[in-house]
Amino acid sequence: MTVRVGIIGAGAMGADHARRLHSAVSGATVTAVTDIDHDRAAALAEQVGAEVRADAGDLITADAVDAVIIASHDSVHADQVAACLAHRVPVLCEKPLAPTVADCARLVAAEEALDLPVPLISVGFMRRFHPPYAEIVEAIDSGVIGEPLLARCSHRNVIAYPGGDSAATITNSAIHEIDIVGWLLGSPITEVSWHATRSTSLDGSRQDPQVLLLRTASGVLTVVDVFVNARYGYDVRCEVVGETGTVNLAPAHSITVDHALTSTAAYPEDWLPLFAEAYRRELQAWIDAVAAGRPSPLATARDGLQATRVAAALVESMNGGGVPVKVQS
Ligand code: ISE
Repeated sequence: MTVRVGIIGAGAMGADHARRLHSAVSGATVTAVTDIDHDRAAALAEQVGAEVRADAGDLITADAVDAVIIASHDSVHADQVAACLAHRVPVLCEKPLAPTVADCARLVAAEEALDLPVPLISVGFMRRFHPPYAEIVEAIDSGVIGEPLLARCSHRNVIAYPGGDSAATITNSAIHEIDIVGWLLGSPITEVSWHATRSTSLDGSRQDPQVLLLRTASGVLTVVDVFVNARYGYDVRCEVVGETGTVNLAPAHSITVDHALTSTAAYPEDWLPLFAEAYRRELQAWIDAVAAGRPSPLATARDGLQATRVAAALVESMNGGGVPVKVQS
């Protein structure tokens, strides 16, 4: 079976998914695209041989759509996922599932109320498909670094996603570390705190960088710095320190150039080149599961809810001047 995919949102992420499905994923075809910017939708639809649908509702109910990818603005994810549930359409929603706990909880409840043998919602936490993160898990499981004691992560963007504030840094960017830390350590995050440092003068819209402390049920503390206007390059770091060793993501540079007594390395400008293989694996796994009618191996609606609960606790800590906050369960 070829899965006919409709894509909501023709911005950077929706366009990337559409092109990848079109050229690098087997068993799928993009049949429909919609965007609030009609011209943008039309340009993408032409590239992948799809048709343009008037809006999200029209795309979700189209006959030529078996499954939907949501890559629209975070604020409209919840209503669009709810519409997919109402029409029993499998959906891959980009992270976050929704920026508020209430909306995520509403979606989890709606999906569970359907009581289907195969859940409909998958969430795009693509780092779970990034091979080096899987290798970190293998290294931890092999026992080579001993019991994990602490972890350190960095998340640096060249320039912030426009229109966001300090809370959006957490719900839109740090949400990746929130998901991956619990996944790597095999233990949920149960307590957090948020800390400011001196803020960059290059963005007056938010506190930047931010420092987040995440404690798992297993007692491991992770320090995350998230800096969304770091300017120098797109950079993601992660180290897990154990009793007898540490495991680190290697720098993401593809080459280094040594010349005139210096060594230089290139950074990507954004996350798309760094996580290209992760996106391909994630999409292929989702398509294979939809085609076979089995549960997808992607993050579930409950994983999406858990990540947003941690994000909400961080925002509460931020508003409370950095006090520790327990994550709601
Ligand atoms: C963006 O939405 C992503 O998902 C990127 O991975 C992240 O680095 C960026 O900060 C977000 O805005």
